[in-house]
Amino acid sequence: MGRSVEHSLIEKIRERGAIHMTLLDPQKTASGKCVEIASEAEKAGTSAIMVGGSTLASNSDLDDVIREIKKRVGVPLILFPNNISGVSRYADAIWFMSLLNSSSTYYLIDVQALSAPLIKRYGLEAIPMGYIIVGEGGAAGFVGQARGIPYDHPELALGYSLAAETLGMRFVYLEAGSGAKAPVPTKMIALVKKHLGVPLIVGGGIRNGKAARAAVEAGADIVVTGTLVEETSGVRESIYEIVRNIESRER
Ligand code: 1GP
Repeated sequence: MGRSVEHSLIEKIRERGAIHMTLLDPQKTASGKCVEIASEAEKAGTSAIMVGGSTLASNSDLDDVIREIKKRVGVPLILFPNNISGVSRYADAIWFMSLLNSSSTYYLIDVQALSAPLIKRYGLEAIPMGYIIVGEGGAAGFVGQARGIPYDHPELALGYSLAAETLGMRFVYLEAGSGAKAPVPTKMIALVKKHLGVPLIVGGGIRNGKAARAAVEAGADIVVTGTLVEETSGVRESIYEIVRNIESRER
């Protein structure tokens, strides 16, 4: 298992200051539309396509949509699994993630133990990531049985983030949940970034360039948006507005 996707992400962050990733949920968006969105997002400068969703259930549907996206898109396609069914051999890499503030051992380590042998067999590049839910966390918070970090307690997010890094995870994701009313607070991002030695991903509730820029100015290295492309008719313009706001920012 190489680390080529991971290295390309690190390199892009170094070059551009911060990068954007587009999240597609094949449960919410039809396959043809996913392909179209991925292609438009790539043209707008997104750095990777993430595929996943909290309620995704069919593995063969996932395989199909990933193969279709791969035919049209050159940026890395990274799985963002909610469960064993979120693994596909056709992706370029998988976020090998643990929901660190889940109250269930299933999302902490059991589902990883069930899927790791398959990931190894497929030769999928696994990128270890600590996943931390902030606030209610939407469907991810509910399904993952998370004890969400309160928005006004950034020091708790810092503790979990540093635990992830100390355990050897190479990315940390602060997740407000898809469609969150308010994104992860900038104070929380700033405190975590100040002490964290690995790249910081932030997502949930970011719908425009201004919010994306605020996250990056606070310290996010990667900004993820999902709902935005599900709702807009102009995917390329919407993603471009975000990309242009976050790249080459003074930090
Ligand atoms: C959810 O962080 C991602 O896992 C993206 O959230 O859908 O709110 O952009 P949005």
